[in-house]
Amino acid sequence: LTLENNLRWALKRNEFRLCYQPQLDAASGRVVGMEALLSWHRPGCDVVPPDDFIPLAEETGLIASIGEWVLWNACAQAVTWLHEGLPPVRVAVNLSSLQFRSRRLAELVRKVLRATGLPPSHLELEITEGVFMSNEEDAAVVIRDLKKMGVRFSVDDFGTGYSSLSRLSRFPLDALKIDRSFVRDISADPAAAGLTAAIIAMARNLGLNVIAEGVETHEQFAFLRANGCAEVQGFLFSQPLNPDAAAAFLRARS
Ligand code: G
Ligand code: G
Ligand code: MN
Ligand code: NA
Repeated sequence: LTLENNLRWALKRNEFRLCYQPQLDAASGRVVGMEALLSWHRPGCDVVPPDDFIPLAEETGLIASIGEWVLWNACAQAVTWLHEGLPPVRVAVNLSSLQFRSRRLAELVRKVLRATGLPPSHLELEITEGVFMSNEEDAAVVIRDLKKMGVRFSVDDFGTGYSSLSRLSRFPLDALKIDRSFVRDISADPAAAGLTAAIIAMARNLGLNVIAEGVETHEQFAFLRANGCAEVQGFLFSQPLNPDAAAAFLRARS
């Protein structure tokens, strides 16, 4: 109950922060995107990672207003970087499937893009397979509305859920993010390596951009590159960075 009450107040008290993890083009090493990652900075406490409060935010419905805050912040940040003359990159925002269930999401995104001036093609919304499992009809409507606006979509944590690529191919998606559990096991587990290579090949045949997440070693990176993975993200390249550090990274690596 205390946690819930504190979470209720966290927005008003301005206790949320976004860090940004670079996504790089595997061939050139250039930054092509920044994934916004949320954390909660409670005074006098350790930083609370999203896994420790997003589920509660979802149960309590607070995810709607928190998600709205994330969207405004990430888009405003991307515009600030553009105005500072930094090279244009996508900003990737994680959406909870709950947020996604509201048909108002398209209106919200339109409002945020208009108010911040961020070109729609610079926004990538990361959704999980859960979005397709429940409420497929509503999801399809919202995705199509947003696609018409020019917003991009990627499927996060791909491979951990139960949806097939054939099912995903019915939606107008742009990218697929290979879950870091596959990437982690590439070197030790031939099955994980085989699956990763197969996912990359199928995704490419469907015209999807492939991003590998959780890349930590040169060996993983080499395997991914050799198998045609276009983009990479992970501790090998960078931790999630505060906005100033992210801007510096962008300046240096683009
Ligand atoms: O940063 P970390 O590894 O702790 O992230 C854990 C999970 O939290 C990831 O699955 C990530 O997608 C999710 N997450 C991070 N930021 C956000 C956010 O702004 N909104 C939502 N809904 N999930 C987020
Ligand atoms: O599910 P999602 O991809 O949104 O989760 C992003 C989370 O993954 C972030 O919390 C981030 O800190 C974490 N992360 C990013 N890169 C790495 C990595 O190379 N290794 C591990 N273990 N976690 C990572
Ligand atoms: Mn993500
Ligand atoms: Na993920």
